[in-house]
Formats: sequence, structure tokens, C-alpha cells
Amino acid sequence: MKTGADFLADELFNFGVRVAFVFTGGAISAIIDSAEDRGIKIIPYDNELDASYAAEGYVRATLKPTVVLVTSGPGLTNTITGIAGSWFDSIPVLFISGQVKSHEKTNFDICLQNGFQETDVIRSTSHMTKYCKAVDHCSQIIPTVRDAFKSMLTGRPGPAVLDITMDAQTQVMENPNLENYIYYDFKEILNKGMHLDNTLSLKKDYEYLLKKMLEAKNPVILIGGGMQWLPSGLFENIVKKLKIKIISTYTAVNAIRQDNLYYDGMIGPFGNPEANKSLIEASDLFVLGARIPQRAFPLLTKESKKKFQSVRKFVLTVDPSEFINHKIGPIDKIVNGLINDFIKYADDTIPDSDDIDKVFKKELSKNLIPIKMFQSIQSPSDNSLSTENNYSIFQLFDSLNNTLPKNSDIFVDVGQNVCSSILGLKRNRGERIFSSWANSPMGYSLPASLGAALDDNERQSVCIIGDGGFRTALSSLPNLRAMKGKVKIILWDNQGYRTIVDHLEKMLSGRRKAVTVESGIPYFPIKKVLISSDLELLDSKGNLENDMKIFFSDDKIDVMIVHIDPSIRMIPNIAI
Ligand SMILES: Cc1ncc(C[n+]2csc(CCOP(=O)(O)OP(=O)(O)O)c2C)c(N)n1
Repeated sequence: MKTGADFLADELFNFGVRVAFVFTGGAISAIIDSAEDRGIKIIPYDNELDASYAAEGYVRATLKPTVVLVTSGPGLTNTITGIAGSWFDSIPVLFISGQVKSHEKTNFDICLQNGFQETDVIRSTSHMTKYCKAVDHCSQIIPTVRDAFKSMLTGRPGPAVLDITMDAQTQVMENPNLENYIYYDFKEILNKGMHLDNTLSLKKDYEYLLKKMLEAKNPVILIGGGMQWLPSGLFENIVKKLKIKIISTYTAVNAIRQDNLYYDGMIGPFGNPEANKSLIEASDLFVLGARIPQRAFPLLTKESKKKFQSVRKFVLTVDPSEFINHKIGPIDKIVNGLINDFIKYADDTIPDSDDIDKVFKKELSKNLIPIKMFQSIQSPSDNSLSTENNYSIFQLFDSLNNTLPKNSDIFVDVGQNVCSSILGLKRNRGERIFSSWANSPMGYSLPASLGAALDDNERQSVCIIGDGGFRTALSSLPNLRAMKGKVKIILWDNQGYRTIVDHLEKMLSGRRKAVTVESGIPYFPIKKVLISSDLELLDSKGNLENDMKIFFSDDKIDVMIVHIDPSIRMIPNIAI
């Protein structure tokens, strides 16, 4: 006879879960125990937030299913930022929280709280999950896990939450008669971008879209986060055939190499000016799997706004509701369909041509970052900052581009490091860049890179993180130590929260409350903390590229501190 927790572990295993990210507690320990027994590797973190970021990083990089196991009340509420990040970036991560016994549960409409460490999980998470269900009896466990997986992979992918009472976990049950269920391959479904039940476009919609693309005078394709699940290289194969200019949002970068002849870069205030120009100058814009939130759209002059209104617009999406009253204006046609299906249709329809190899011939300049975007601007309030041994952002990317191991998976955090990495990394040797793009919480990239590194995929996991972000991720240091050599950290030390300094320069007349050492952030001995955590570091003071070579070739060094000129400000592209 098996318990509810045993059936849950079996079901997770059958869906392909081999790794669980956990923080234990009384209300979840039965599930952790059964999962380990079933052969699921348990990876403990020192708080639930790190566990949820790590799980999300694991799914982004591997396309394999995983689960976050946390206790009731504070265990679950600590994961909320992780759930939000998965929701806004459409990452299918399953979160399971333990809950008080079913007879102790509170009617939250009437009472504050009856059970110890009880919280209203459903109301706390239902608005940012594909599926969210309270499980009070062991007989509900198997059907709800199946529903959760199906929801996570139907239409726009996203996270699910199961809140399982302690009695449901420990109740003993006969083998339920649910034998005829066919388990599917998580990665295969993600690659295709759909679950079988989706009601989607017909071939004639793809025909229409392709015809419009090929007929247009100056077509431009804008790709977005919907591209993140395509098998690697699939989109580039069709770009060779389409020979149409491509621009992207940040979230789509891994679908196309930086040196692809047809790629004009990323749009947005912190994107490539050439891409913004291509967006405005298109005769016909084809938006594939992008929802284009405010941050991703460039600042436009009155004249460009008018010009952009006349661009014909076509959208291919799994989530047409995102385009109701969209700021890009009326859309000529919205196709509710799958990028994978469209690519397949285009591939079958367009004949191969001889000049296919030209696609990778674009010469990349030494510096890819728009120079005006990162400028050194001294301010009187910057007096106390150390100006010695600092490198410029351009020096940093030069060195990184020359030394990063091939096929690195680079997780970037928040602030200057995310915007400059996405622009400045060449991504021409199999590198992939990940971040929590839409939610953008400080401290994400360290645990996320640790999660991704759990997969044995021969890719080097690299984390780039600011000194502010790093401090919020300190609870992951024991995991970093445990995974010696698997993750390399570039600690971008620009002496504080420079993104907020930029912000305050524009507001509050530059007053620095809670940003500089004098006005808020306490002094923090970063090196002492690293050393006492049994981590090895390299504090770069000389030839940056040489130091970086040593760093990437020596498995024992965990963290490289790179001192970045603190007077550098991030300045958005002006309106075009
Ligand atoms: C969890 C969280 N809290 C607060 C913020 C707001 N915020 C955005 S950038 C930033 C400063 C980041 O500092 P650092 O990591 O040192 O990077 P820098 O800005 O110096 O490049 C802050 C506080 C955030 N993004 N996430």
C-alpha cells in the first residue's frame, strides 16, 4: 500500500521529473521523502526563493520538467517572486506546497487563520499560474498532477501550484485505476509549443502569413519569448530561406546568433538603434511570439509614431488576448497558431537556394554596445567612490568575448549587467543568455545558474551579477560551494546600486537615500564573506583578459570580481 506522497512521487517521475528543488518543513517532508525514494534527486536550498529561481533556471536551460517542494505558509509565500517570474516569462515550473491538515483549514472569507503556518495559497497565486489547486484528499493527487502538467503546456506555457494537505500526503490508498493514461515528453511538447488539445490555426492562416511575408516590399520579422522553446537552430534554418530582416525583444535572443546576416538586434529604449530603425521603416511587420510590453518598445518621436501607424502589422501568437488595444496599434491579422508549425510550413514551401551559407558571414565589430548608452558621468554625490583599478564596460565585454568557454549558458541579473550583456556578448560560439526578463528581481541569476548547471549537458554555466544583486543572493553560496567548478560568477562591482543612482539623478535631484554607503546601504565585506564561505575568488586588478583566461580555465576559482567604473551611467536610446 502506498501513501498519497508515494503516488505523487510516482506521477512526477512518470512525467520525467528527475530533480526537485526544495526547502523542507513539517508540511512537505512526507513528499520530499517519497520523491527521494522514487529516485528524484533532492536539491536543498537555504530559502524557497532561491529554490524557485533555480528551478526556473533549470527549465529555461534544459527544457526538462522539475518541481519546487516547499512547506506551508512562509514556505509558499517565499516562492511568490519565483512564481511571478515564471508567469511573466511563460516558464512551466510546478510548485508544490504542503498545507495544514484538511480539518484544520480556514475559511479565509471569515477568519484570519486557524492552522499553524496556514496561508491562502490559492488566492495568493491563482492570478499568476496556469493552474492552481488545493488537494485535500489523496485520491485527488494523480488527476491534479496530470491537469497541472497539461495546463502548464497548453497555449502560453506557465507555472502551476498544487497545495496538498498533510493528511492527503500520508493517507494510504489502493492502487487507483488510472492505468490508461499516456504520459508525454515534456521537452517535445515545449519544442512544438503546444499541448494536443490546443485549438489552433489552420494551414490557410500560415499560407496567408507566408504569402504576405514574401510579397511585402520591406518586411521585418519581430521575434519574442515564444521563440525560447524552439529546438536550437530551427528558426535560423528558416531565416536562411526567408531572407527577411529579423529584430527581436530581449527574450528571443537565443533563437538567433548575433552574427546572423539578417539580424538587426533588439528593439527598445535599451536595445540596438538599428533594430529600432528597422521597426519603424518596415512596410510590413510580422510579430512572431512576442507580446511587446512597454519596456520592450522604443521611444518614438511624433513623426515616427505617425510613420509606424502606417506599417501593416501581422501577429502569430498562442495568446491573442495580449493584443487587445495594444500600443502598437491596430493589427491587420492575428493568427492564433504555433511558430513551430509555421516554420515547418514555410520550410516545406520555400525551395532551398544556393547562397544559404552567406547567413553567417556578418562581421561583428569589436564593440557591440551602443557607445552612447554607457557613458561616464561624474556627479558631485559620487565623491566617496573608489576610482582606482576600475575597468570600463567595453573592456569587460572585450575580455568576456575573447575568453568565455564555447556554448556557455550565461545568466544575467538586473541593472547595468543585464542590458549590457545582452547587447555586448557576441553570442557567436553557441552561447545562450538567460534572465528573469519581465520580473527582473535582483539576486535571480546566481541560483538560476546553479539550477541550470545541474544538467549534465556539457555547457558551462556562467552568472553575471552586480554587487547589489549578489548580496541578495548570499543564501545560495552553500550551493555554489557544493557545485564547485560548475558555475563561474562574474561579480560586477560598481560600488552600489548604480541603476537606482541613474534613476535618482533624474528624480529627487540626485539625492541618494538607500543607495550609497553614506545614505543607506551598509558597508559589506564581500571578499571576507566569500572566503569564509569556503569559496575561491580572483580579484582582478591587472590585465583583465589574462585574469579572465585564468578564471575560466581554473575549476577551483568560483568568483571573479571585476571592478567597473562607478561613474558609468546607463542612458536609454533617444526617441527615434
Ligand atoms: C528584488 C528586487 N528589489 C529591488 C529591485 C529594484 N532595483 C532595480 S536595479 C537595482 C540596483 C541593482 O544594483 P546592482 O545589482 O549592484 O546592479 P547595478 O544597478 O549597479 O548595475 C534595484 C535596487 C529589483 N529589481 N529587484
